[in-house]
Amino acid sequence: MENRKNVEVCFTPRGFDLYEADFKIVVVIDVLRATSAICTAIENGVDRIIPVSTVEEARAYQRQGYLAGAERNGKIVEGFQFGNSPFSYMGDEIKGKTIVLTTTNGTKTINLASNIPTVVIGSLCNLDVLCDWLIEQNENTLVLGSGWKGKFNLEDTICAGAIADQLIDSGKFIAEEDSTIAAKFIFRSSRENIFSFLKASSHRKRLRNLNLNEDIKYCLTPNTIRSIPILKEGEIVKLQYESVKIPK
Ligand code: 3SL
Repeated sequence: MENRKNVEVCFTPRGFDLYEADFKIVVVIDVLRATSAICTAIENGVDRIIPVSTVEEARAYQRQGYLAGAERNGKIVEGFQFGNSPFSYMGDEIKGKTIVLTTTNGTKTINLASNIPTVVIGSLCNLDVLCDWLIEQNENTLVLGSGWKGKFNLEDTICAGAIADQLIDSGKFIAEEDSTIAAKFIFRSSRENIFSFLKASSHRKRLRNLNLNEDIKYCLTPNTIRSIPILKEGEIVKLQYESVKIPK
């Protein structure tokens, strides 16, 4: 098929400058847990999320009266209402609110990508709706993992591989980079049981040591959410889209 678009995977924000020029859409992934928490918040009626890169910026917003979440190394930063647990973003008290959020990797990655025309937020939680929407857009698409402090991680790679797999399967996309092929293989090896595949992974261990097993299970369960969060002028809001199921 002619005129097929590219879908590629960039494992960590450190590689982003090698890819960014060629893509109209970037999907930012931080499966454990930032982008899963953001998808959950938007699904549960949060009006907007302002992603900031530093705790100081989040504190400055807090002083102006904003609700604010801050996470570093998996823990809530002292003095903040929320951390990064998706379960904090499900209650009535957050409906219609604006929340400022800073996390160790995820919010920095979102801000890094902010010069790209379209930045959407992906996770396993909104996997299929996001893929259907991306196929419909038919643009060169980069899936950008947040990694951990610049290093590769498995859970973002699995999710990125799952997205690449669906887009390539549609017949409208091709992948040329080895990173994308590797992500697809890792996804295919893990898909029967992502939770156990990740047993030895660094961030699953880190979160388990903080007693966050329920968060891990939630974040690794595909297709619980129908919202697609999108970055608009520095704020993450719910994308309004027609729910079209793309024939596969
Ligand atoms: O790195 C991040 O942005 C976070 O998702 C890390 S954590 O899962 O909250 O530890």
